[in-house]
Order: sequence, then structure tokens, then C-alpha cells
Amino acid sequence: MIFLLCYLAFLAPALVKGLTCDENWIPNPNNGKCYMMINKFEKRMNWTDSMIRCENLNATIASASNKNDNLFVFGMLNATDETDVWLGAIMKDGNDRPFTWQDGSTWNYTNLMEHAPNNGGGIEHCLWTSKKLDGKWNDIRCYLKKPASCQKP
Ligand SMILES: [Ca+2]
Repeated sequence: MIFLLCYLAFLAPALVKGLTCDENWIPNPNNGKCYMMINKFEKRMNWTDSMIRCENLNATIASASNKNDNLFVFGMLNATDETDVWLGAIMKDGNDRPFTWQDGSTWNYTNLMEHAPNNGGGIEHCLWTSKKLDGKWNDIRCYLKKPASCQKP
């Protein structure tokens, strides 16, 4: 078993090194996924419409479910003129429920800002980050129109 793990640890970077993404998508060598800020080309949308747009591209809104992915998604935002970006998680059942990453990632890492999530007005069910928050996350109203980053697969 140990030998197998060593072998995989050795092999994995080589596999990722060959990662190619479709045109306009950016590779993340850490996880082998491809990303695109859709609002480079399209208007800003609410969380649900952003997710539908990503799904139409065989993608989801990008997750930030571990430190490396979070840094990558925030780095993508920082490389644009946009101020903020949707993250691919929603609070499905309202207050005091955990968020759910829509790509199936486990919710076991967070970078929430202080006092978040507060589910303000009982309707802040979508996750978002901003340069103004220095990459910390906040829960906000899903109908707001924000840039989004899609992630494949
Ligand atoms: Ca909030």
C-alpha cells in the first residue's frame, strides 16, 4: 500500500504537468482542473444564472474548498479588473445550515470573514468573495449580479 501511495505521489505531478485546457480556460496544476472567468466575455449574473451558464459549459461555479483552490480562485479574481466573484457554494436550508459546494467537494475548509455567515435578513444563501474582503468569504443575497469563475470538471 505504501509503495502504491509513493508511486501515485510521484506520478501525479507528471500527469498534471500535461494538463491542457480548452481555449480561454486556465489550468490549475495543483488540482488538474480548468477555470474561466465567464464575465470576461459576458454580463454579470445572479448566482443561479451563473451556475446554469457554467453547467452549459460542462462546469460548475468554481469551488474554493481547500487552501490551494481558494488561493487559485482569488488569484484569478486578482488578475481581472473585477472586484468580486461568486463561489460555487450555497446554503440550501437557510440559517445555521452548512454550505454545500456544488462540485461535490466536502465542506471542511473555510475562509469566511469574521461574523460570517450571518444569513442577513434570512436570505443570504450564496457564497461570494471580494478584493475588498482580501479574499475572505461572505454570504450574500443570491439575486445580486456578480462575476463568476467556472471550473471543469
Ligand atoms: Ca453576510
